[in-house]
Amino acid sequence: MTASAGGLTRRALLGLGSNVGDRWAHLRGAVAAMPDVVEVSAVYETAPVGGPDQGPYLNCVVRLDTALSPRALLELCREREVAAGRVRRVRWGPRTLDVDVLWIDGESVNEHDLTVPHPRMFERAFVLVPLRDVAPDLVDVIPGNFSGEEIVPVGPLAEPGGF
Ligand code: A4P
Ligand code: MG
Repeated sequence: MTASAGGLTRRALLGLGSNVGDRWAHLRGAVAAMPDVVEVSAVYETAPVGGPDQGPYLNCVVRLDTALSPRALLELCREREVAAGRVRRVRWGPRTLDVDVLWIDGESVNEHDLTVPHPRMFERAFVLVPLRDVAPDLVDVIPGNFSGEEIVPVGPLAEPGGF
């Protein structure tokens, strides 16, 4: 059963990143609180891309099979960021939790505060490598020239017995 009524259930992919505080706990807490989750990628430790000097990220991608609208999915992302105590100081700066709507099957959105597919997703190995785990059909190639990005698998998100 899905968490929303109305609309067709389709695949949605959310990208999560954390590089402040207990990074594992931020990712686990967010995924545990999400509706309609069907699959979670491995977790990767990744070198920061853009922004100020900052520590390495943990990144993963979550697949939902959901009837939630694009805007409801953005609200879900924001809710999870607030729950992780995120403070916005600088674009691309360090954060307890970033959750982005990457892709929704059959939908594209171009609004001032929501663009789907995510405009930078296909440029970034920290998105594409975990995305390939759960949606290989969307990832043809991982370009080899990612300006020194390092992407290291560090384990599954779930602990034995669940989140
Ligand atoms: N917004 C528009 N479209 C979307 C969407 N599809 N999903 C708007 C989520 N949000 C969307 O985001 C800024 C605004 O984007 C929001 O108000 C939302 O309405 P933000 O999360 O406040 O700020 P941000 O994340 O700093 O900016 P942005 O441009 O989303 O950053 P990116 O492109 O997501 O990059 N390096 C590593 N290794 N791992 C990372 O996870 N993340 C970033 C952030 C930079 N470097 C990184 C990582
Ligand atoms: Mg974001």
